[in-house]
Amino acid sequence: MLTQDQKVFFEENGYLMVEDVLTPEQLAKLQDITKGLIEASRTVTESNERYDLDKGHGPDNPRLTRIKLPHKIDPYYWEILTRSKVTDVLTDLLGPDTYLNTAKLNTKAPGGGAAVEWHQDWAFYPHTNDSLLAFGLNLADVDEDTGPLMVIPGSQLGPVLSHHNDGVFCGAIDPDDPLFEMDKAVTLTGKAGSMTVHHVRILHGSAPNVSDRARLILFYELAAAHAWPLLGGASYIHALGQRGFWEDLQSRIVTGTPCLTPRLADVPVLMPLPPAKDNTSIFKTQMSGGAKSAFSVK
Ligand SMILES: O=C(O)CCC(=O)C(=O)O
Repeated sequence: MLTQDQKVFFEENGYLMVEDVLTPEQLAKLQDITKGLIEASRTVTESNERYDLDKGHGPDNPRLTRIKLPHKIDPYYWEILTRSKVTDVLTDLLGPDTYLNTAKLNTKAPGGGAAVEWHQDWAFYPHTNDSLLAFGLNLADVDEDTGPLMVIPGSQLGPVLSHHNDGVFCGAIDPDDPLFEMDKAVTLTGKAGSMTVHHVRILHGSAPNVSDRARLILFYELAAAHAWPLLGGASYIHALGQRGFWEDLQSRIVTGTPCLTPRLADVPVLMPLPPAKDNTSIFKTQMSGGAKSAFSVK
């Protein structure tokens, strides 16, 4: 699916935009399912294991920051990951054996939908090597006003910046960190049906949604099978016991087979500890950890 030029671009820059990765039928079906889930959130009054609610959410105005683990709610989200052009992009970039760490649908509600402060996914979940990436499938057109993803090209080859505030992991860098070069940011806008790819170590973030449209991006966070988690989100596996862990891992294999010989690379690691008071999502981690905002009006 990807050309050699696209693969080299990803290696050098740490991100990629892939156009028309979904057929019109696939896109329409994903949009329909997603709309149904947002509608169903009207009766929800508190964030729970399925929905992360945004300020102002209510029965007349469903406002979500996120639908959590959508592939566990509707199998079509899993089908798209495992049997579509998305799958081809995955194996082009990570090789034949891959697994899913997590998935989420960041819904950024119209008129203010929350910013995601600048961070590196790697800071949340270091692994034995950094063959990990995230896909962002645009389920609606993403333009400058909807709070598109922004990345700092090449930063995946640099250091892991501190994501701590007052000694707590706050899930965001300090925008005044001298190593943060905001002026190099690239904005990833794209049509519905296109997809962003970002490397696990690239610095990225996104501004609030100031448009009157929802920004719907379906994120899949993926790893090569030889990259094993040290800590962070995926380390819930350590609580499962060996049998539970094995079953869980197999349920998350996207392509190929599990790999029992992790590749150990010389990668910079800073453990995401101690956790913020509420670490149930990136939004909650950044808020309760007191992350400084790069997007607040000064
Ligand atoms: O929704 C976004 O703009 C970015 C999401 C993200 O980086 C994350 O959830 O880790």
